[in-house]
Amino acid sequence: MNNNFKSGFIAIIGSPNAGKSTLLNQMLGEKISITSSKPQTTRNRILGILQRESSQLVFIDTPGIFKADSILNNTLVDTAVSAIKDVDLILVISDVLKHESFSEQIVTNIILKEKKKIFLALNKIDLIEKSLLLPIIDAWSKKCSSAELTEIIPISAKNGTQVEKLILSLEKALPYGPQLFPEDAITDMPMRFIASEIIREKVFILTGQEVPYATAVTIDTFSEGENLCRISASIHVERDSQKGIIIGNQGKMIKKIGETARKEIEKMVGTKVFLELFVRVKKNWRKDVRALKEFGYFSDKK
Ligand SMILES: Nc1nc2c(ncn2[C@@H]2O[C@H](COP(=O)(O)OP(=O)(O)OP(=O)(O)O)[C@@H](O)[C@H]2O)c(=O)[nH]1
Ligand SMILES: [Mg+2]
Repeated sequence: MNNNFKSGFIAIIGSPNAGKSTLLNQMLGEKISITSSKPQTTRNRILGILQRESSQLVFIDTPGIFKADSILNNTLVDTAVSAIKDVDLILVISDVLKHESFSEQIVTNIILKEKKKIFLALNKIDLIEKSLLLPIIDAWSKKCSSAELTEIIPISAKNGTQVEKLILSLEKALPYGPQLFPEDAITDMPMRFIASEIIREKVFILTGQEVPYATAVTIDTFSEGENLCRISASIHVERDSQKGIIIGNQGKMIKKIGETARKEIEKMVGTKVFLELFVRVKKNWRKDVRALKEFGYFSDKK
């Protein structure tokens, strides 16, 4: 056994849309967490494993933290906040353009109370003039002067700028410990869950307004054959009008969702995929604890 091996869990937290999932995918070099330009895309803890020569970094991507106003949203924020309890390090992601927003204040309050080592990645630096960055770093250091803030690292999750530097800093701060997952594992999430997320991502990207937020996806059957993987999935929405939007004029929207999702799932499973989609109305599911549990958004283990 290598006594110098380091391992541990790192929670990725931050406001909605800060780029947490984009960063996770960038660090892993593979897409396992869905992303979109709309806030509140991630709804579960997403575990991603980065294997290095003498370390294993286990990241937990989480839903964005904000002032929640509904049962579903409260559950999302709870999921994120409770993820912090089980980890060795906390990686906070903040969008440089939104550092003064209300959600950032909520995130700051968490940082100030936390006793674990915190790293702050200021994301989306590709969108800002270099000269504007320094005052933002200063403002963060002042705000967090009493916190366990170890380092502030400006990055671009999308372009990969300074992401390696961030990984090296996290690696250095991890405790010595054994390999936690098999060397070739990238996640512990089952493929059927990732498939449901890929479908949900396409709904997030292709539809607008309330529809993505009123959508949940479940997998009804997932059977992998040697040359073909057969999947049937349900897209649940809250109202008939939303069902109409998902299906689209002459079925065009559901076809687009199915096609784009299928191509991506094929890459993941490595065979052709036959994907069948059903659209179902589950009235007000976001307010229904039983439905939230059925869709995987409500956990009793807190
Ligand atoms: N320009 C730019 N855009 C970025 C960068 N990182 C992420 N984005 C974009 O920001 C948007 C949100 O990214 P996500 O990774 O989904 O954000 P998130 O923090 O996981 O969001 P939630 O899951 O909703 O909390 C997407 O449109 C990304 O492409 C970056 O470094 N530069
Ligand atoms: Mg996300």
